[in-house]
Amino acid sequence: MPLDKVVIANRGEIALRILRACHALGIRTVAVHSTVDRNLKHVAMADESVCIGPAPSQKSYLDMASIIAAAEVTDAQAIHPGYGFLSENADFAERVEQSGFIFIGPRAETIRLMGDKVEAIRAMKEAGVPCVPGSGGPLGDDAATNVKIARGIGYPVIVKAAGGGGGRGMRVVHTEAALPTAIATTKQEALAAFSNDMVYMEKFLENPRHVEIQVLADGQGHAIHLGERDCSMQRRHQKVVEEAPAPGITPEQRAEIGRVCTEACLRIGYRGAGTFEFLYEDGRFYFIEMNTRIQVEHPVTEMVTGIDLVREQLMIASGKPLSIRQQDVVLAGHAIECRINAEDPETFMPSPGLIAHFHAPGGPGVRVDSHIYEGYRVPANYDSMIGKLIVHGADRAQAIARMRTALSEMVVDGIRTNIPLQQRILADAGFQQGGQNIHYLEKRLAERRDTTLSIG
Ligand code: MV4
Repeated sequence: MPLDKVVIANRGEIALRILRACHALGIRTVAVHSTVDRNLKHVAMADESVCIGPAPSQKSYLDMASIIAAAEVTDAQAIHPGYGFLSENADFAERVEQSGFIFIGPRAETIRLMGDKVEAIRAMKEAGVPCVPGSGGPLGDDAATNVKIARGIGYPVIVKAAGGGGGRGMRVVHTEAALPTAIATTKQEALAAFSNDMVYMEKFLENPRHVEIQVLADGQGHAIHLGERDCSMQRRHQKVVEEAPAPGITPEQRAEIGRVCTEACLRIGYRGAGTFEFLYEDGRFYFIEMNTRIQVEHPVTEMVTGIDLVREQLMIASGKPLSIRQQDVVLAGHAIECRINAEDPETFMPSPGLIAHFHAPGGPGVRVDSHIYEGYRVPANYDSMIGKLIVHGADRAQAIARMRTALSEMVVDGIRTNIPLQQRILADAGFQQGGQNIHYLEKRLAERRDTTLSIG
């Protein structure tokens, strides 16, 4: 293992997850943290730690120079960015490598390609990945041409920012009359948010599911897929529950879309862990974006494949060819992840503060990925996710039963959490049926709000 020391450029549960994978491989760890994060669990467990700045992310977890300096002073070889923060920042990956360190992720050029959604779709279409019918490139300034493009696609269409992604900078257009204003407004918003006013157009799929394919590639001619995850249970583009496999996807469909994704990885020289995001409607997959990082929901894939994805990231970064062949990837059973957030279960307002009491659930097939402990104070400065509860069962029904037991066992006192919301979701007949689309949760929450108002 040519890696002997890794800087963990993140916080919370994923920093702990990365630390565990490093220590299992005999790799030493450096935790970098902000002032308010000095009591994080992984900071205590790391071989070394470096305070990189004050609480605001801009001055700590997003400060490229401080993180690279931490790698320099501790004589580390590599930097793992986790998710969020600098994980998909091509300039950071480039600076890390130019400073003589390994960026644990794809080449900077690949991150840059996938950050430009127009170029990402172009590259994937060329590599044989099925995409949403669309403009096939950026929209120009000629209104008549744009109207023709939309007519060709058929209404409703969606106008998206090339620099967007993850639900930022998009607008649905139902009529020709509304098109020019929609394009102009999306361009203005895109310029303000991403310093890039490039927009493109797609057919708007009304009721899709969000199904994503996990891949691993070594950048040395080997790529595999690890099946799919269904992430349709979401609110305001924040995933709430994820599962693997996706209900109703056949082994033949999985093998086919997986083969397409691995071939695309080889075509573009992809390196590391990656996720192809698809909309899935009427039995067909439509590529929308590629994520070049480890994802929050990676554990459900780990549970059904038995493959440690962060270990594989470290092995790939150390220059080892992939040791897992496609025929070694066998899916077993069903896994579900519930994100546990420090937030009000009714209003979704963040609820930071002191954790007075914590009981983690346990038992067969139960996994808790969390950094919290009794006496830990959840800061108000970062994302409200305080952990993930993951269960594995022989089938979906057993996974649901195990999750319901685990949620009822879990105690997080002192702050409000979304555990009651997760309990309602797991008890919901529509969720239990499986295969709901991306609008399901918000619709159910809206119905509940209406009911509450009418009953008083
Ligand atoms: C779409 C779409 C319908 N049709 N594209 C939102 C997040 C970003 N990754 C892409 N998104 C969407 N793109 C077409 N052509 C609907 C969404 C969408 C969505 C997608 C995945 C998960 C949740 C979503 C919630 C609302 C809209």
